[in-house]
Amino acid sequence: MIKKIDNLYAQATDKQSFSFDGQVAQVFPDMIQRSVPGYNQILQNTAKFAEHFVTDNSNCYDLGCSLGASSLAMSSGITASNVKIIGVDNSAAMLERCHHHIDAFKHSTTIELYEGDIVDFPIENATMVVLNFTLQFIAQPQRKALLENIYKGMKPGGVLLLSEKICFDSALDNQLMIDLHHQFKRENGYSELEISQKRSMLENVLVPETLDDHLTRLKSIGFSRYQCWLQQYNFISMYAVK
Ligand code: GEK
Repeated sequence: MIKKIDNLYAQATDKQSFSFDGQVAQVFPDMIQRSVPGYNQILQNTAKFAEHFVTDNSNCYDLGCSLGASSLAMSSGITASNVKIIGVDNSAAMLERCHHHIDAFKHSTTIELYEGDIVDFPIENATMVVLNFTLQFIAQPQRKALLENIYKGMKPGGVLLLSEKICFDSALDNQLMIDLHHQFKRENGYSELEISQKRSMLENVLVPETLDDHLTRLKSIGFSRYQCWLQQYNFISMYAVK
């Protein structure tokens, strides 16, 4: 599959805010790899979490699946039998490409895709749920109910893998991490214009919380164990076990 280069914001644009439309779907693999530190490492480890936690006769969920990278990563790690992976996204453009993407790569687990809102998607019999950089796009007041719905649909011993962009209480730390992230993007070929246009378009669309906000909420929902297992600047991945 040919990977298209993301140059969507290389020229001045009057687009006000970011959305997961057809143009974004077309360049998405390049965009996320050049924009999110740790993305590849998270996918590699998603397979390892799947191997460890997914048991026979259960379901796995990839919520906000985009082109299905996390579904394919889960599939490559699953050793249990009779497992189904369910991918959900509310962008029709993403899902259309996701179908082609999933078909183009070898996978031994059944992957079903649904167009829908993850806020009220039914979760059942789950041993693994992945929210890979998706919760950050959900309106803040809805985040707890979404995580509670996931928790309710998980089997005891199942794992939630939650990756997010975060912010920091200290303004100095916050600025340092933003600067380091922008340096990462520059090193990956993005120009100052691309970085600043993307930043203002994501304002109010991607709303980050602190690590403490995340861990406190996971605890209050009832998860028995939770840890941040990876951090690169202001990008983290956590696991939470029911
Ligand atoms: C990966 N997980 O490559 N319901 C369903 N989908 C949604 C919703 C919603 N309410 N809000 C946003 N999305 C992927 C990467 S991208 C992350 C996830 C990023 C979808 C949205 O359409 C997009 O496809 C995805 O969540 C977020 O492992 O672009 O930074």
